[in-house]
Amino acid sequence: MKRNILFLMLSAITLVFVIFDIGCTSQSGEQRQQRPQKRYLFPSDYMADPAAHVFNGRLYIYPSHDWRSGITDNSKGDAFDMRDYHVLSLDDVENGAVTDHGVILDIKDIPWVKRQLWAPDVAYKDGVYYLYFPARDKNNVFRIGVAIANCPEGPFVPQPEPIPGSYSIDPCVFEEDGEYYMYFGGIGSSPGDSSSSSARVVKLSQDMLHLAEEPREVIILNQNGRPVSQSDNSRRFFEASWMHKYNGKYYFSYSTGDTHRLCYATGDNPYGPFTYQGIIMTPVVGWTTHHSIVEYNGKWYLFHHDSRPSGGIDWLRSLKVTELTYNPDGTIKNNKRRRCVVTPENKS
Ligand code: FUB
Repeated sequence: MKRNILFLMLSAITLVFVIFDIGCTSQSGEQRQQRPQKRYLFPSDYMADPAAHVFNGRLYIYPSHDWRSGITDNSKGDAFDMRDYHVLSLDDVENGAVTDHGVILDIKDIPWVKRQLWAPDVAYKDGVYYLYFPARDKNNVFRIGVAIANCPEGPFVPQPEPIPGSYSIDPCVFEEDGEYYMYFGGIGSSPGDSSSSSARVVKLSQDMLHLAEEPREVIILNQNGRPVSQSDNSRRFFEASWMHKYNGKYYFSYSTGDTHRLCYATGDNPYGPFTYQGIIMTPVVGWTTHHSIVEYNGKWYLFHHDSRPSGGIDWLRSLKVTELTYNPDGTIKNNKRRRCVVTPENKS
């Protein structure tokens, strides 16, 4: 009986933390008010890497779908062993109900894929929706594939082979004036490479199924005009490319990897170079951080994930959203988070 009461009390405390997203360290009511409102979008399942887009006036989110595969952590990311994609949609980001449209693509239907359906993105062109996704092929090499649908809810039909010449992870497709640019990179940023290096950008062909040119390096410069080096791990690109445009400027944002920041750099055209500007979000609970930025109904939003609801398990992540605001000079206001200490006991 005593054990039941203790269990109920602990469950109630956990619920309060999850619902109100209370920080790990105490803070005054005033400090809490200054923080932007955050919302867990889909508490009933683990999803991550949200790519948000507005199609037909509605907001769609294409996330990775985390699950307990039984593979535990290692330095190669094998625990991130995702097997399908869902799409979620909503029409009121701050309070609206989130609809899960179910599975839109399953690993068993993709002939070239061996494992690990990682962070996807979707683009629209001439009545067709294209889902771009990274996965390991039968030789264990990350490639980028495409699947096609005639509505944003899918289902998406995969091409039988990955995009010829594609490599690495985390595609993000940005459209401007009828041209589509794919940003990507992270593990395998060069063909055959197992470490992370700079991001890449490449224009897609008119049929959206091929690379129209050789991928170029995305160069991030410091304020002195010199490239940010890969050893500068608090500012360098690691993974999770995203591109958006605001007031005529191109904002390239990304994760710094082992320093767990979302940072951004701005430029004058989609190819860059981009000049480092600062941090969008400080570390969240969980190793990875991955996001998208989109304008909807006159407000800008940052979609991202953290591992707080799973108790800090890196590969069981939950989707979140918060408003993103700019300073008058176009710089992004930092969404400050404190990194929770995750003890070995609450990691499984
Ligand atoms: O979800 C698997 C991988 O973790 C993504 O591709 C990375 O960006 C990181 O979020």
